[in-house]
This record gives sequence, C-alpha cells and structure tokens, in this order.
Amino acid sequence: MNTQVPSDGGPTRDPEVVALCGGVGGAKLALGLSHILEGERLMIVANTGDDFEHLGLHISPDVDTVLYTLADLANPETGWGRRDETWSFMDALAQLGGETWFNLGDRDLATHVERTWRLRAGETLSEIVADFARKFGIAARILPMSDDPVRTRVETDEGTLAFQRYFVGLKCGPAVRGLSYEGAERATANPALMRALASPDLRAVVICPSNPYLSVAPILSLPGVREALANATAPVIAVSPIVGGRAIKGPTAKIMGELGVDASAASVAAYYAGIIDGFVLDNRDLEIAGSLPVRAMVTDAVMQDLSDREMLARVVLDFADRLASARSRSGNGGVAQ
Ligand code: FO1
Repeated sequence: MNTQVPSDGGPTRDPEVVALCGGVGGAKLALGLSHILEGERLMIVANTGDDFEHLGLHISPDVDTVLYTLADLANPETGWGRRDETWSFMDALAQLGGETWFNLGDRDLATHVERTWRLRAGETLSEIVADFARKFGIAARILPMSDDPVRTRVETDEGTLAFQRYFVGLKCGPAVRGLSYEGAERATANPALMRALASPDLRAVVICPSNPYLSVAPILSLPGVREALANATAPVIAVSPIVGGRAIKGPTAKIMGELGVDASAASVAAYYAGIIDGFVLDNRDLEIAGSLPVRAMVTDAVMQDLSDREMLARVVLDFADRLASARSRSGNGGVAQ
C-alpha cells in the first residue's frame, strides 16, 4: 500500500477509488460506493463550479449535496439542502425585503455561515469540507475539486449568466448556447486528487451520473486533470446520467438539445471520449451499447433507493476490475477495447 504523509495533514493512505461527483444524481452513486468501500478507501471529489457568494455567504451546493447525502441528512424530496428543514430565516428575510430567490433553510444556513466564517479566518475549503465530513460522521474522504475559485458561466440568448441565476433564478429557462468555467485555467486542482490519480494502488476512477456539462466539466477543466485521468493506471468509468434520451434528474437533456447535442447516452460517452475506459448505461439504451468507442456495461442505472445505489456501485467496480484484468492480460497500457 502506498502510504505517504501528505503536506495537508491528510490521511496516510491513498484511496482505492476516486469518484468525481456533481449534484444530486452523482451523490446517489457516491453514497452507494461509500457503502461498499469503507473509510478512506473512497475519495469523493465534488464540483465547486456552482459555488457562489450570496447574501455575503459562500455557498457550495454540490459539496453540500455530497456531505448531506453521505450523512443521510439530505432533503429526500429536493436532493439539495437538509431534511427536516425549517424556513424561519427565509420568512424573516422576506419581511425585510431581502433576496429570496435562492432558498436557504435554517439548518442549511448554519453550513454556509460556518463555512464563510472559517474561509474568512484563513482555512481552505478542503480543510473545512474535511472537518464538516468528520463532524457529520462520514468516513469517506470528501474534497472540493479545487481550493481556488472556478465559476460555471452559462451563455444564453439572454446573455451570460452566473450558474445559480440560470439554474435557480431562471429555472434553466433561457436557451444555453455555451458554457465556460471562469477561473479554471488559473486554478490548481486539489493536490490530494492529483496524488490519488497518480497512485499505483488506484483501483478505479468513477465519473458519477451528474450533468457532464454543468457538474463534471468544471472538474475536467482544471489544469492537468484530463491528462491525469488519461494516464491513470486504473480504469476510468463513467455512468450515464441520461436514460432513454431523458435526464434522470435536472436539465441535462434540455441543455444537450440547446447545445446541439443529441440528448442520448451515446453523446455523453462521446463527451468523455479520450478519458474513459468504460461506460455504464441503462438497459433501456442497450441498442447503443455496441456502437460506443469504449467498452460498455448495460445494467439498471436508475437508482430509486439505497439498494439500487449499492447495486450500481458494485456493478461499476466489477466492471472496472474486469477492464483492469483484461488490460493487464493484454499488457497494453492503452484503453481497453
Ligand atoms: N435549487 C433550487 O432549484 N432552488 C433553490 O432554492 C435551491 C437552494 C439551494 C440551497 C443550497 C444548496 O446547497 C442548493 C440549493 N439548490 C437550489 C440546488 C442547487 O442550485 C443545485 O444543487 C446545484 O447547484 C446544481 O446541482
């Protein structure tokens, strides 16, 4: 086992599996993986392209969705924010004429206030997220994709919008013409992620079924990440967020259509071409499995409950193991055909 003493005081062992995760859909598979891989065998890297400053607070939606989901604190209806939430803060804010387009529950508010306070005191987002995970009793290692600001910008017919303005404020209404990830080229990918991707002990990298353009692209836009994935000794497996031409959750299919991309699992596989070794799609997309440029695994990819999440996680890891053993048998370091 490759043990090292990282400078950030992190754990002394490299993870076995790295999961790249965005919003709600991705967090569900991350939860399934965390039930199979105990402790720090699993590293979950959360998108921070959706982060924004709001009411003077630093909000990190995808990071919080991962934290709440793994701690079983997530609101089961919305997928974001906390369960058993109350809204006294929002009611009082409305009374004062404050901005109420972005809903902050009373319990959720504590996360944003404490994170903002600690960022201002000089802590990094990675240190804060690791401490929140510990406080929530989460054994997996959770980290933001970067401690530097990266902001997803949505180019629409109505001009370029900050992500949350587009996603929440305008309910994904405007037609998307393009996406950019402001600050990515100057940002440093989380060193713990880059170390894990370079580890000879890595078993698999899983790109969770999040929106590729909104939630995974920001992670891939960080300098060196695409190369690190292409050079990783472990298989890189992506799980399709599109089933039968429709997004399981959120606006993915609509955005793909507006970007001129066929809203299908095949388009997602093409988007990840060059960095994935395997692609997992749902039984309903069986007919496209054979025409993909990478090895495909067809399964029940729609996660309704916890057992589905664990099942899908198991399927993904078995798939990765098979690709790895096929690759070692064939002796080539390239993508397994
Ligand atoms: N999404 C909404 O559609 N409406 C909201 O009012 C809202 C509030 C919110 C508060 C905290 C948080 O962590 C997430 C929140 N989200 C809300 C979801 C958020 O916009 C998305 O989770 C991501 O940014 C996309 O995955």
